[in-house]
Amino acid sequence: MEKYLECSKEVAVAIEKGLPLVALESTIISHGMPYPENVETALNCERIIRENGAVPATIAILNGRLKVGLSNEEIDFLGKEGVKIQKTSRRDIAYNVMRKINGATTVSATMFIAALAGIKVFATGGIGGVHRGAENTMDISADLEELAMTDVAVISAGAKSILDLGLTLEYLETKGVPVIGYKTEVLPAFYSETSDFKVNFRIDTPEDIARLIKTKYDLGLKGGILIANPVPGKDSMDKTLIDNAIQEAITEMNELGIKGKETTPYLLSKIASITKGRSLASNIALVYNNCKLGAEISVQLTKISS
Ligand code: PSU
Ligand code: MN
Repeated sequence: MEKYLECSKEVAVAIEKGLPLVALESTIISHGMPYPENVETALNCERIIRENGAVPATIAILNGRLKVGLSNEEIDFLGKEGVKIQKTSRRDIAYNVMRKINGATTVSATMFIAALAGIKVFATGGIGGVHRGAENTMDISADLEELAMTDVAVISAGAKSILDLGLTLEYLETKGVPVIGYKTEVLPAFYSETSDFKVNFRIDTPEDIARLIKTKYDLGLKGGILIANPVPGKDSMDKTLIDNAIQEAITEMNELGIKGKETTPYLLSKIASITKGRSLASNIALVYNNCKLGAEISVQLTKISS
C-alpha cells in the first residue's frame, strides 16, 4: 500500500503514537466553495481540530498519490485550481492513480483513503445522498454506499435539502448505517437546524458517541456511522428563505440540463449567489462546528481504545 499511500510527517507520527486524528475532505475545497474562502476555511478547519486536541489529516490525490495530511501550499493549490481539479469519488480513484493526476476527494473517496490510513473519524460539511427526483435520474451519491461498507464515523450537519432527506434516511437504514443526532432528535438540514425528519438516536456527549463507535466495531458491525451536528443557531438560515433559494436553484439547474457530478457544486454556488453569500457563511460556520465535534469524538475514542 505504501506504493500508493503517502502520509505527511505529522500524520504518520500521530498514527504511530496512537494520537487522535480527524480526516478532512478536499472536494469541499476545490468544488464546494469559492477561492479564497475555500482555502481560509480549510486552514481554519485544521486549526480548530488542533485546538481541540486532535491532528487534522486533509485528504486528496496529488499526482496519483493518495495523500493523507497536506501542506498549506497543497491546500492553497487545490483551492486556487478549484474546479480544474477533478472531483473524485470512489469510482475515480484507480484512474487518477493510474494516470498520476490530481483529485479532490468527495466523502466516499475520503472515507476510503482515511480507512486505509487507519483514521476512524472524519469531519465535513454535508454528505451526498439521494437527490430529489432520483426515481427518474437514479442520482444517488456514492457516499451512501461508502457509509455502508467503510468503517469511518462521519460528522456532518445533516444533508442539504437539495437532496431528498426522507429517501436518504431510508437508504441509510437499508444499508445499516446508524444516524446519530448530536444533542438533537431532528435531522438537521445543513443550512438550517431542523427538518421534518428524525435521526435514529440522540446522543448528547462526544464520549457517548465514541463509545457507540467502539461498540459497533467491537461487535464486528462493518460500515460507517453518520453523526448529524446541527448548524449553530446564530448561523442557521431561515427555512423558508433557504428552501425557496434551493427550489429556484434546482429549477434553473434542470433548465440548463446540468447532471451527475456537476449537480452539487452547481447548486452550492447558485444558492450562495441567490442568498447573497448568506448560505456560504452558514456553510463555513457549520463546517467549523463539525471539526470541533470531530476532534472531541476522536479524543474520546483514543481514550477508550488505549
Ligand atoms: N455537500 C456540501 N458540500 C460539498 C459536498 C456535499 O455541502 O462540497 C461534496 C462532498 O464532497 C460530497 C459530494 O461527498 O459533494 C457529493 O457529491 P455527489 O452528490 O456527486 O456524490
Ligand atoms: Mn450524484
